[in-house]
Amino acid sequence: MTKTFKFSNKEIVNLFKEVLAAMEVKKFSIFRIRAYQNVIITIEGLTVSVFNLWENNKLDEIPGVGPTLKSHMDELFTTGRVVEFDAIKHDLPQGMFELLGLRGIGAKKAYKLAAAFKLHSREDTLEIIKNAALSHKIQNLDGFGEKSEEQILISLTEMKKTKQEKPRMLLMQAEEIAGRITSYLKNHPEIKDAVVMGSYRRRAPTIGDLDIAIKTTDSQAALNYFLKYPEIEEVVVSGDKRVAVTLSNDIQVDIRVCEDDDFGSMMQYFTGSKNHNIILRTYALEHGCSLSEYGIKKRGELNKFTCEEDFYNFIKLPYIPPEIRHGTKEIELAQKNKLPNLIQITDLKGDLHSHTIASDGLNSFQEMVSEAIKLNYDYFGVSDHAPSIQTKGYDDVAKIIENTRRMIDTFNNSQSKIKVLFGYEVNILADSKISLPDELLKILDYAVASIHSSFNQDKKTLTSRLVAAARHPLINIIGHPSGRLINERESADIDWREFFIAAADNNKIIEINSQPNRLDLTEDLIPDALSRNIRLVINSDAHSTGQLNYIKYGIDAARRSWCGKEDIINTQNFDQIIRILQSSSLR
Ligand code: DGT
Ligand code: CA
Ligand code: CA
Ligand code: ZN
Repeated sequence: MTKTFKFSNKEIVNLFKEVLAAMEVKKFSIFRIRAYQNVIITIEGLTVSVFNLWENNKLDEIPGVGPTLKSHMDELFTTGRVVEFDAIKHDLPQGMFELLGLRGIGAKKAYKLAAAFKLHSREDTLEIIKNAALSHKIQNLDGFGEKSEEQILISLTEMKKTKQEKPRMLLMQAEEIAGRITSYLKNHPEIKDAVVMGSYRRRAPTIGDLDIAIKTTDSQAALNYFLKYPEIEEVVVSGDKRVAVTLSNDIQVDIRVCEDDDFGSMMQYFTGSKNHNIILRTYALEHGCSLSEYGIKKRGELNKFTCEEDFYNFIKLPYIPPEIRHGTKEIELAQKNKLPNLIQITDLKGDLHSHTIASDGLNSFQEMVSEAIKLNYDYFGVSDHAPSIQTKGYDDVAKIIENTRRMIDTFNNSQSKIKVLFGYEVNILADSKISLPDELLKILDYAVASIHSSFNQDKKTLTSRLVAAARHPLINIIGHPSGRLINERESADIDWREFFIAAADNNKIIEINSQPNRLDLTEDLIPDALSRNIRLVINSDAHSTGQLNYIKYGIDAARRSWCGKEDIINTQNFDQIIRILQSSSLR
């Protein structure tokens, strides 16, 4: 076989980002730049390895791959480089490419810094920039200031941190990868079931590795079959009852096999969390029982369990839902029979945050509403980003809002399947003002206020923005309050206590945004908000019909933070929701 150069998706993306930056500095045509941007977005979203697809002659399966990109990948994987890319990059100071990973540093700034400090070698670039920032040599450069100098130092620390951490996959990505593996496994006649355990079953927002339990009477056949799974890159552990592998997308998969009669014990053990299992084991020991993945030993005798519920019942506990197996208070509560009745997706009667083609959504009003009807919702809030007065002018914006109001009223009068609520997602601006004036806000049924800019302000300023929105008489819901984007942007530095007090005092509703990379209000803060009697809404923030289903991730987050049906307002019927919206503003 000829030698190949295996680049991971991440390495390929970085390569494209560098070429893109070089193209931007050199002012290539917007069409070429767009094409490269699209390639980056596509590859970043893939859960299969580009190299693997290429090896199997399946690059065509990636949407939008043309002949040019294909020939670049051929060259990259056979020679380890792309001559055209090197040519585009070669006459620029190479240190600029090292700076691209820094938050807030785009192509132009990276180039300016690299030119000013003569950053010709990539190795010492970060050190030179750090020293330059510490000795305040950056703030005097054209286009930089004291603030950006400070930001560079913060970003340098962040970068060091993220380089040390292996990124965890989003739950949604894990579902895609796990779905492929389990449907492969279930094709085998000797495999009766294959269930994903670990953090995946506990529905954590991010997943480190996949843990799969296989139910079979023929362990050897099942494991041999798994080892033929085409995405496997390397076998890390291989034993009688377990294997661990890494896939070509760098994801680790742990497999355990067991028979029917101890599948329940295995599920309990393999679901974790580790802390839950530790506390459960201590509790069981106090009752003369010793737990393992094989069952429960009592007075020297091993009791096996086909189902998990019997396992818990044997040690005199009710079934504990995986989402709350945190290893905190769940076992104590279970002992007292005081586990909450967690919210379920079927409890939801509507969704109050969605986008259409009127702003940045992909589907029309009609398409979004039809999908909401299919989900059996009683009501559906369409909350596009409000049209901007700055770009469109006041009169046009007022006209758009009046027309939309009329359109939605007409729609509601024309059918009885669903009630559409007219909302907007308005911006909480850097100076705490709301992006739409009061008299226009009044035309809506409700308004969601969110921060979409200036996340790097100091804690006091950021907090005062959320507090201002909480006090605003025409705002009902505060959207994705922390602003975090998992693996991309940390939660904003907010004084949560202060914000929650303002929200509680003003009857505001706080959103649990279900976008898989947001899940915001973050689950660690949900119990605190609830203890202050703040009402929460689980919203999809869907930007397409398919994304309306993302609401299940919001349900997961709510269950993980102990929410019952009564804690979430959109489990209420239409009349009640109207009353709640009314009580949250002076509309
Ligand atoms: P992850 O993969 O980082 O998202 O988190 P988990 O919870 O899936 O952790 P993982 O994959 O290391 O282990 C899966 C489950 O297996 C874990 O939740 C409980 C069980 N487990 C693993 N190691 C131990 C251990 O040392 N003791 C006990 N009691 N259980 C363990
Ligand atoms: Ca795991
Ligand atoms: Ca594992
Ligand atoms: Zn938003």
